[in-house]
Amino acid sequence: MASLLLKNGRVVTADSDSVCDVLVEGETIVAIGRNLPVQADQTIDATGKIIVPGGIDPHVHLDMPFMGTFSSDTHETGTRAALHGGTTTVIDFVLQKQGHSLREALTEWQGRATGTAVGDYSFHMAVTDFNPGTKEEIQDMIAEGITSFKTFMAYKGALMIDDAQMVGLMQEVKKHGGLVTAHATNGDMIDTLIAQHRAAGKLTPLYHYLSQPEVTEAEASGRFADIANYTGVNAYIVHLTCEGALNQVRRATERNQRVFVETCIQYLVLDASLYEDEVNGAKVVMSPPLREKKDQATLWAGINQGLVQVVGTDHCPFMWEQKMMGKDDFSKIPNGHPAIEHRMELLFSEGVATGKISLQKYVEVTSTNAAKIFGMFPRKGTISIGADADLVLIDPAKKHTISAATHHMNVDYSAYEGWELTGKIDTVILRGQVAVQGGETKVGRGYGQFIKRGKTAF
Ligand code: DUC
Ligand code: ZN
Ligand code: ZN
Ligand code: ZN
Repeated sequence: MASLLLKNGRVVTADSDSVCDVLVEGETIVAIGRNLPVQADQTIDATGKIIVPGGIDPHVHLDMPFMGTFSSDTHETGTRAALHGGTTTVIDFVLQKQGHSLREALTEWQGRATGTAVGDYSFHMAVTDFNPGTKEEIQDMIAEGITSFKTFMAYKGALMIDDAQMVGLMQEVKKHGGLVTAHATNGDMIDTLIAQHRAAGKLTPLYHYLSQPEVTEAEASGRFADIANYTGVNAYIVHLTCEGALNQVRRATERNQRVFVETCIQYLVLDASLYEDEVNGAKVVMSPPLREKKDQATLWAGINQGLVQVVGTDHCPFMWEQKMMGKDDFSKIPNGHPAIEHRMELLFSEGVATGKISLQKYVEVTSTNAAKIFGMFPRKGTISIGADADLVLIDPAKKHTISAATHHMNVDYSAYEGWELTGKIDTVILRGQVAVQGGETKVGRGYGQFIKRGKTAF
């Protein structure tokens, strides 16, 4: 078995921080300690580097049919870009087609990802039509290692389920020990506001933002938490963006309920003023929309308070040409923005380097918490003996600039064009293989494996 020795790095996990060596044999970490008295087939001098567990992004949409088109990163290009940014595992969303089975959707997504993904991946199952047939399939999905079920409380007619389906799904998932997640926004209210804006000829990207005010998210987040509390299911809100929604989660804690919360990197570092640009505003048309400075402050505080456990991306890239499908009508702009490659570096630069969060909090929210919530810990999400050797070396002081000209995502713009960041991903190791080094990809199409997940252990 090939061995790999990382010498003298600052190894940081959610509960430890020390300068030491890490020895890998095959795909697995076999020893951690100061000055390990061993030789290996390959040695990397990690002096001056920070070593963190491989990033886990539990919210990505690769090759996804949506709003009349497909997101532009495939499982190959998306996971490769993720690796360049230190994310070694992603969880992608399988979307059930209304009127069809979960199994059909899973087979379709497996067809796209198997043998093509470069980095490791898993799936959530998005249940868009909960009925007696779907109900029977829940335990089959859990047996496949798909233990989290996504719901959309918006996008009526395509993805949205109503509260009756929500109750039934939660009861069934609870019975089998899984987790229910939600895109928690009030779809009916949003659709009404979109129709009102369009009828009034208000068609610029700003009206995307004004069609999804904070209350639409706060209301649905509270409703989701309430139904979850009644059913007792493990619950997780995806891409939470604002103070009103986080206050609903805080309220849930007052009755001793725990609702897991994910925010996404863009909600921490970008704000709604970008929608005032009538052309470039389309680049940040996503749902929920970017919010206000006060919401950014709430989210950073929420991370430090432990109310927000995960920072993902909701990576859902579209080429500029695709975005321009909505140049005359904001409601036709495909929703989503590219971030899979830059989550770890943006959060390091804007969070750790600025002192907003500690290095250990950084590890928790980029990797460890997602591994625990989504049933992959301790195989993924930490640096410990027996864990997968998914390791990221960060050069903490190195400056670099984000640009669409140099990124690896299959999209022709960046919402962060020209941003100078502090701290660069230097080397990425996935299951014992050097996957990225010196800006080059060292593993090929098909190296990524499907990760069968277990139950929430947080
Ligand atoms: N929001 C987005 O912006 N894109 C994909 C789906 C979603 O909920
Ligand atoms: Zn069918
Ligand atoms: Zn969503
Ligand atoms: Zn999403």
